[in-house]
Amino acid sequence: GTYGGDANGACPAPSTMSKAEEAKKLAGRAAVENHVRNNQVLGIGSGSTIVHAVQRIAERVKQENLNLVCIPTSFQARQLILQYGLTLSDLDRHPEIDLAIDGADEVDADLNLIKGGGGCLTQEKIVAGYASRFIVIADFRKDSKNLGDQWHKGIPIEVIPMAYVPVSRAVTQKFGGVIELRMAVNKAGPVVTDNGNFILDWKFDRVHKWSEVNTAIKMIPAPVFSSGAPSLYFHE
Ligand code: ABF
Repeated sequence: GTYGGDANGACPAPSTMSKAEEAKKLAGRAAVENHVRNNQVLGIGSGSTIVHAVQRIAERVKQENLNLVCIPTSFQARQLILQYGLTLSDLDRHPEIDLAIDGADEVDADLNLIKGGGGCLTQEKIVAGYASRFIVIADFRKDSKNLGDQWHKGIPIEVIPMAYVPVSRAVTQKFGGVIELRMAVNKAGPVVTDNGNFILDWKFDRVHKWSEVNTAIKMIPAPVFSSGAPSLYFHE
């Protein structure tokens, strides 16, 4: 992932960073240890935690001669799969995924999630949606009492570029808060996703009933997504 650090995007102190990195590594490797089996089709998430999982997958493929196929959730994931010499595929050839593994931005006690801080939310949700099992790897920093508590960047919404203004208005008129168009680090223009869309970061001033928010966002014409607000996940 290209982000991390505190809510303002500043780098954390080195000790926090190494503790966090260690936790990511433990979580990523444990997920692979406990859930990856031979002959699986795997969904490979995005971000920095998934890197540790992919490293462990590559080790196990070599050591145990596993036959695995990997479906990426982003350009970053695709590069990771190639870099580690894993077998790259897609939903055309493998429309059914056995196990998807991905990171998250926030996880509440009921295992509901906010994802998408890294901007790969739509493909992540598509891949997770076609997986029989979905394993989320999250370290202690992702623990959230109320969704929105931890992730001060808000809830990401991927939107078709021509509609970012009316979508922003529709969300804030219904639920309050403010929406920012996510800008590139050099501020030269908006972040453009792997799908050619923009990202809106919705910051809200109160805790909502997220299942209602999810349904409402789905009904607004133009957020990219026909099957749910891509950054919100509900545990069933
Ligand atoms: C993706 O990467 C996300 O949906 C989430 O936004 C992010 C987590 O990144 P990291 O592992 O770097 O915290 O999985």
